[in-house]
Amino acid sequence: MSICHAARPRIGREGFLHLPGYLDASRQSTLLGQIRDVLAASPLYVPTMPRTGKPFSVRMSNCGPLGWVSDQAGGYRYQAEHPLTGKPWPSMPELLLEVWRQVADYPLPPEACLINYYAPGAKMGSHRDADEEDARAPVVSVSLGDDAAFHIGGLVRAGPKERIVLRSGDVVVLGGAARMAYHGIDRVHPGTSPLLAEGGRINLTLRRVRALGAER
Ligand code: MD6
Ligand code: FE
Repeated sequence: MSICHAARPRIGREGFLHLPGYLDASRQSTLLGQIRDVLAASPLYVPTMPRTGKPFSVRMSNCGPLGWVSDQAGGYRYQAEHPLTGKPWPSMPELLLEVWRQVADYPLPPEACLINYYAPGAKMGSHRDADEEDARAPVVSVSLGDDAAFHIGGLVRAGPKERIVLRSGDVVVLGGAARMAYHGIDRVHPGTSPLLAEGGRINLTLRRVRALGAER
């Protein structure tokens, strides 16, 4: 896979990179097939919020050595097993490891890939990815399926936001000063991509979890 040199960051926010069309249509279908295999072994489930138990509108699963999970009893955390099946998460598709090597500028591979599925109507409130010990590593995301309205702000939730559309094949990197920026998905636009037969959108976020030096 070659890096798309035409892609330039659209927003002058240090550490934030939007690479439109990073994966071409053929790579998107390959990756989707691999994610469907992951989901056959490690099904999407409905996570719930810490304390309130309110369900997320997205459904989740993971691949890689660790997965991000949330439920009322245990809160936000990383763990090596699917919370419902108790089985280890399937391994991460090589294509995702390759994307990470190309864009992350970090010496170690990602340990977790969170799979978020947005059915029509699902969204993701403004949040920071803050459950990782190692904040020097970026978070890298890959989008598949319908277009989504993404916002990114600063280090406080209430600050000004910039809005961009994430399309199928786009890669986003949150690193440097943007690593702890608030961001979220305001809506997914139905029928804007033919990739997912069932409609909706998949977002994959690749993270390094443990601090450098803490790995085996
Ligand atoms: C989404 N993305 O695109 C939500 N987080 O569905 C994220 O929450 C995200 O795109 C960290 C880094 C990149 C992201
Ligand atoms: Fe995030």
